[in-house]
Amino acid sequence: MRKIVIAGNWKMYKTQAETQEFLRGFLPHLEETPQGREVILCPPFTDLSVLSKTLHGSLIQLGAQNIHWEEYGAYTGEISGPMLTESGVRFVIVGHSERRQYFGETDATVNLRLRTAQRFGLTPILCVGETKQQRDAGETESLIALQLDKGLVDIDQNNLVIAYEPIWAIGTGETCEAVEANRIIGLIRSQLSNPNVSIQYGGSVKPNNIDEIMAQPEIDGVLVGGASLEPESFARIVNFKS
Ligand code: G2H
Repeated sequence: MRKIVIAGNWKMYKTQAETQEFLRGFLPHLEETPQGREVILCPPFTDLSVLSKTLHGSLIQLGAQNIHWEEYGAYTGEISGPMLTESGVRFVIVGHSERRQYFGETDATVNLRLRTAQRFGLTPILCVGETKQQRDAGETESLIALQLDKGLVDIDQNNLVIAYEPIWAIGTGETCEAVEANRIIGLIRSQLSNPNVSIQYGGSVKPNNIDEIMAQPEIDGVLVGGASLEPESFARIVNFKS
C-alpha cells in the first residue's frame, strides 16, 4: 500500500516567532484532515525545537532539509543524523535541486546522505528532476534514470520517499501538467525494485492545482515550497479533495 505523503519545505524562511504564528493558524485545520495522510514540515534547523515541542501528539511529523554523512566532525555548517533524531526529526530532504545547484551536491554526495539518513532511522525524501534546458533537449527521462541509478546504490527502498521536482517548475509559478508529472512518476516507479515507494510531485504546488495533481494515479503526495509558508494555503493542500 502506497502512503499519501504531503511535505512542506520551508527552505530558508521563518524565525521561531513566525513558526509559532504559523502553527496558530494551521493546527486547527488538521481536524478536517482525512486519516491516513502523512503531513510533514521541514523547517530551518532553528525551528525544530519549537516545532517538536508544539507538535508532540499532533498529526504532523518533523523533517529536515539536510543531513551530513558523518556522525560528527569538523564540517562547518553541516548537521548530523543524531542531532536530527534527538530533535524529533523523522524525515529528511536529500538532493533538492537548490542543494545541487547552489551547494555542489552531486549524485555521489546525495547517495552518502541517503545512506546516512537510513542508518540513523530517518526516512529520506530523495529529490530528482530536470532543468528546462535538459527537458528541451529531450534528456528528462535519461537524466532522472541516472539520478536514481547513482542515488539509490545500497539504499533500502522500504524506507524511502521520492519527489519528482522539475526544476523549471520550482518557485516559478509554472507547473508541470499533472498528466505529464504522472507520466514521469510512472517511469520513476518502473525503475524501482519496490513498487510501494511513495512518489511525490513538487514544483509550484498551490491550492488551485492540488486536487488535479492528487487525482493522478501515480502521484502519492506533494513537496510544497512557497505555498507551505501560509497556514490557509498549506491547510487547503493538506486537506485536498479526493
Ligand atoms: C520545489 C518546491 C518545494 P515551490 O522546490 O520543494 O518549491 O513549491 O515553491 O515551487
